[in-house]
Amino acid sequence: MLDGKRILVTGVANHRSIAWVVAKVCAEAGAQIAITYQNERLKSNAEKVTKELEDVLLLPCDVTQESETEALFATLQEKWGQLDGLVHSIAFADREDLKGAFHETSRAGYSLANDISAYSLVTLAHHAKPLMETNGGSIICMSYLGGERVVPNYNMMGVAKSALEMSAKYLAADLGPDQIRVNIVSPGPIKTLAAAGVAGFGGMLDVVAQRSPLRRNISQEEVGKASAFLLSDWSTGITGETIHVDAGYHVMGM
Ligand code: 1JT
Repeated sequence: MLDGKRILVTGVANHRSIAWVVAKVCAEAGAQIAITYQNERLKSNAEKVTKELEDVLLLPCDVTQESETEALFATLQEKWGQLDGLVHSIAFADREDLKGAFHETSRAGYSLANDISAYSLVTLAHHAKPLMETNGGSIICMSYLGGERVVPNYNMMGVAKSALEMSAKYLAADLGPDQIRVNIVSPGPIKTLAAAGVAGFGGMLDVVAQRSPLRRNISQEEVGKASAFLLSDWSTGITGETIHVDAGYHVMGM
């Protein structure tokens, strides 16, 4: 499905990361993978997680530093000369901005979550464009229902995911003439490092299992397979789209 494709994956923190499973599914489907890590402290983690992949490129990139994004794409230009896929799977908000009253969100917390979780897609897409425009390409990002509708406690991340989703759609319109597609994957709740420590997360999994059309939760692998589809030539007619990998939960009104 992805034979010969060169795909850059951001957001691998550990073996449970959605980004890691997307990378693994893409590698199994024939893609060559590059993975970014945020800083030296997380480098060994990335090495450990990705050691089962042969021929993986491991590159540093803290998306809040423009110079690092520039260096990342300079390296990809040199090593690959071309890029077919980009996976954005990065988010951050302060813990206190993921609970309680949204109106208490600080200016700094609002700005930080939007910078890391939403603006990073814009700058990554901007730098990926020159590497994608000869052959076209596919960019995907990870969102959550809380970016479309109010989900209690998702708070600041919901606003940042909303900015991320709309950024993806404006990018889809911008980059479409170069046959670069931009789509959104919106998974249901999954136990990852991001979810760890979120009070009441287990309860969210139970609600989805009880009320979603498929009456169950979803796995990282299912997100990986939907992502591989969007990164592949099986989806060349699709851009600006949101695919919910959520056991159908988003269709329910009550
Ligand atoms: C971040 C965190 C992004 C947790 C995230 C996230 N996207 C989904 N989750 C899990 C989650 C969290 C809450 C929630 C629903 C899902 C942690 C900090 C980094 C960014 O509330 C309904 C709070």
